[in-house]
Amino acid sequence: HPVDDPARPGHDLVVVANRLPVDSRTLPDGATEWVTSPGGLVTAMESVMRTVDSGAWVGWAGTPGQQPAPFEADGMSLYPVRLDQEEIERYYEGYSNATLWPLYHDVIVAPVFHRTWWDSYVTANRRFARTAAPTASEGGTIWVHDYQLQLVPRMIREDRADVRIGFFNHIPFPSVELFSQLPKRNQILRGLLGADLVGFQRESDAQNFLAAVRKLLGYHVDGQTISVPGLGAAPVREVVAQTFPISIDSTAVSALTEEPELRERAMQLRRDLGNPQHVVLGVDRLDYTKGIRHRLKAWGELLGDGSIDPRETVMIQVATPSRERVEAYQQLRDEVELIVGRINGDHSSIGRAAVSYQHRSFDRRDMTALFMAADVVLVTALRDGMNLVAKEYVASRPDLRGVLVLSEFAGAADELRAAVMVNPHDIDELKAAILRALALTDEEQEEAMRSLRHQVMENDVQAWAHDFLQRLEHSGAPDRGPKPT
Ligand code: ADQ
Repeated sequence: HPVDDPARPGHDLVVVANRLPVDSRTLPDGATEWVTSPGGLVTAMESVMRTVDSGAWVGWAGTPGQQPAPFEADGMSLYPVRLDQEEIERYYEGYSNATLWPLYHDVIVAPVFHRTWWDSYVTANRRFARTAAPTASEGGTIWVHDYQLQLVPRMIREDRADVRIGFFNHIPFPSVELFSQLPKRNQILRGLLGADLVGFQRESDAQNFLAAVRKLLGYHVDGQTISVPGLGAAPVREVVAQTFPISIDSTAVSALTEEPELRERAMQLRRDLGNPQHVVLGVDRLDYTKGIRHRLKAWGELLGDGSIDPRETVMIQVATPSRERVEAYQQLRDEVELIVGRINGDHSSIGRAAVSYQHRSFDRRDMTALFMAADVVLVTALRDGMNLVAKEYVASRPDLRGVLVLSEFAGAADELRAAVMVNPHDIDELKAAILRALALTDEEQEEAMRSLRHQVMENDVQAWAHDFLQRLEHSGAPDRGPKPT
């Protein structure tokens, strides 16, 4: 416990996530080099970390079997957690990404369950909790992220009655009927309820969670507040479930688009495509939740029935390699690449593809140039916690041009009401939405984009993190009594 050690008073704010915000790389001489991987969460936390005296981040460093000593980076203390190869297979690829991920995304593919995966999930979660618990200062705050670590809040709580614990679920929370299928479902709920505040992307996620707690655990729920029987001798604890829609660093994205070099890059992209009238873009991790197959099906039919002329309208599909060792992802990649191959075989001319398919990562600048070059962006997720691509596109268009086609099954649909909304399961509706998007006049684009930008620029990721931590700060006063024994 840090307060027993006056030399190490602990951190005011500790973030716990599956990954550290840096990757370790082993140099030829055996030494370790750290490379920062600036994702959305890192950006959000940077601004919050600046407001506390001392911040820390607990997570896996990305290399199996290694546990480097804690170190400092970007004004934070980083505490690496070890994951062995077998744990990566069972805890991460298995229980997290082949059991929880498909179940939480409404069973788009069948969840697989193995008891050995669960055992490993428990062991790994315990290791994250044991690393995190002693790093927080007396009365400090610990913020746990995402579905890989749902047992961590309770595991920390058992050790530390004095800290505030927040949990944020980045992905959807399924309906109680689907959640009930999950073996060990009650352990998961009890794990989450170790937190004082459980945050979700959209209102329906919070409601689903509250319904599961009521139905499966029988706990009393009043509005957003759950009464949880205390651990040990402690009285009833109150846990709040609330919505905090995540966002992006809107100002930074928007500012990038003002750079002459990026404008030139965007124009060059269009020239490279042969200066088509319309550029339509999809950007996704190659994941079955993103509706890439539905989108390509609609696109292929639009080309096939002559509604779209491939000499005038080009589609770019960026598909970031993802979870390549999980079977459903290998299968999806094969299917997507088969469809793209067919479309291009039928509709490309020599030297000019009907669908430009990019299976790789782009840096932030290239990604922004793509958004600047796109007349229409297609977000057709079958289920998605939020979908940041939708918000990034909007932030990239201070010129008020461009059209966002947005699935009603993405969390972003609750906020981005001015998008062209679509049910991606309905291929005819999807085709009609694409044609409508392509036909919008400049004035119509401007009107919609102005409304979308208002939403995205006013609600950035810094505000998201700030709101969550504010709410956590005002949640039920932590029990400062002695640790339960
Ligand atoms: P993801 O499922 O990864 O996130 P998303 O929200 O779209 O989905 O974020 C993807 C990010 O990766 C975006 O910033 C995007 O620009 C970037 N990206 C995608 N392809 C890329 C490429 N080829 N090169 C470089 N960058 C690329 C999960 C949930 C979401 C939720 C977020 C945040 O599934 O629903 O919005 O967490 O909570």
